[in-house]
Amino acid sequence: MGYEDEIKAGSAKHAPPADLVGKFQYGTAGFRMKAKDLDAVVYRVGLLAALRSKKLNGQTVGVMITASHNPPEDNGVKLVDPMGEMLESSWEAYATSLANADSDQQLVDWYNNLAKNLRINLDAPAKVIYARDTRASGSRLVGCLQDALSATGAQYTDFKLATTPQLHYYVRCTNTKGTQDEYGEPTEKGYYEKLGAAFKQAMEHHKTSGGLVVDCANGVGGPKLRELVKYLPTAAEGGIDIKIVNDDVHKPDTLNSSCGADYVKVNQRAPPSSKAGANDRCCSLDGDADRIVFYFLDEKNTFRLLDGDRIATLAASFIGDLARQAGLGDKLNVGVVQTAYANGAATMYVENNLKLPVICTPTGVKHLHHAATRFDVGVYFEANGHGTVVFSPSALKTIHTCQPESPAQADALSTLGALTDLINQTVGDALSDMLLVEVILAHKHYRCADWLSSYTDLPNRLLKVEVPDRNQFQTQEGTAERKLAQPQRIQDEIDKMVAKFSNGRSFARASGTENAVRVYAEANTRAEADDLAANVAAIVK
Ligand code: NG1
Ligand code: ZN
Repeated sequence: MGYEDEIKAGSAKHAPPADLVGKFQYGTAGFRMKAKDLDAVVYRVGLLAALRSKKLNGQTVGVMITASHNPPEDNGVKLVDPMGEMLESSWEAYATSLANADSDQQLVDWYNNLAKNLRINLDAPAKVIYARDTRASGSRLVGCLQDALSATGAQYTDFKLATTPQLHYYVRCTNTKGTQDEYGEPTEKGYYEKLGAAFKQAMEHHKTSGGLVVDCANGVGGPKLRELVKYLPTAAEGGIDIKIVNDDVHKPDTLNSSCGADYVKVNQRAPPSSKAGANDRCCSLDGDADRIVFYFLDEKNTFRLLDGDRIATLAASFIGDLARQAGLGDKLNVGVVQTAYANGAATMYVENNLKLPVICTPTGVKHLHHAATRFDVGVYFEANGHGTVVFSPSALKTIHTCQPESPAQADALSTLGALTDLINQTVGDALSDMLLVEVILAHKHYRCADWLSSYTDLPNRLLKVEVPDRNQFQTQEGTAERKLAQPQRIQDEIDKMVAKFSNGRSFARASGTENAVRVYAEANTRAEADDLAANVAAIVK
């Protein structure tokens, strides 16, 4: 059978639900929906992965099957480019068009058209690697993907269960192996070894204090953290005393249910199952372990959240200090990248106290990541805890070739060097970020309360509003999604509402991952923030 017949045969096996054709959309994090509706989409993403790899001369492309923090019955699929970054944005539209082909023949036609328009040699080799989170639908969807890869003659490797950032790491390692940019061993063991060695180096002469409770959202982060721990120094050796909770991956329904980073961030409370006492340091991962938020109960038993904004400010201040201590203060420009969901107090703290530049981008890590590469050291986090730090090639060179002039400079340089390995530079990684925070808290002799005291968050509320058609909500260019261009009437009403609140800020935008509009509001008091959010939600509805 020729490839066209192979593609058609596979497509016939994985037909899309007729009522959804025309509606599939490669969004903020690829395709996401009820898992039962996803077979055809995954099959077609497999075709595109093969095309992408062929276009890039056989470099390895990644496919991750996950729906992250969404409910267990959902699933999703996204592509990873060769350096471990998100799919190049012009290709998102190709993914959308393949997903919406309304017959097997049309799918082949569009596949051929893409090859022709993008000058792709269909005889070129293709290499694809993939992994999935713990969702029950994952293995079935992997089958759909494999059918596409076989039909296109792509070589493929199944990394089975992995966190999303592990897959990004595998992709980059595979493509850089044997080059001067070698990123690490493209194996699970290689990932743990790299983080373990970097953590040990960064913690030289330092000790963590108190334990850390890690809520794994009953997702893939649980078993992977258990493995990682084997590569870290024990608590007695100065490592972290880690207590893992919510790591049941055998009851699929428990995934992200009343636990995990999204639950904690959105509800601004600890998981109801939490047994943590006052000042216990806690953190929560999401279902695919690319997000993390920290929190604790203060002396008055009040819940205190340390979210992505807090991790960003902590990391930016620490790295800025280290650069100065290493004598590189004027050689490394450090900057912070946020989205419109960042707390206004965090933005002010970075600009006014840390005196570092801040860039605000649209939602979705691909935008933040891209903006962060404009700095020597770009710290980017979404408020929900998804983020990382990227070091430019010249920053890496500066750090690795600098000759220290004192023991203090040597220490700072060694820690900086360790951070470049500890931090997953491909994408936000909850496990790597967790270690980063622990290193910083140990160096600064900080408890969570000290970390929290650097600034006071403005009370805020994030709401989700179900709407018949989220696509009616279009944001204005250049406003980093803070204003709607359409429907204009709604934006006008939001503006009028916000003006009634002192220090009020609120915006609405269509989610890229769910059929809903998100409303964010900030104001002087908790009651006002809730009130403003509820009023804006009513306008949107
Ligand atoms: P959408 O659904 O587009 O708001 C959500 C998060 C993003 C990002 C993606 C991918 C918020 C407000 N939005 O996107 O930050 O993490 O999911 O997981 O948290
Ligand atoms: Zn996630």
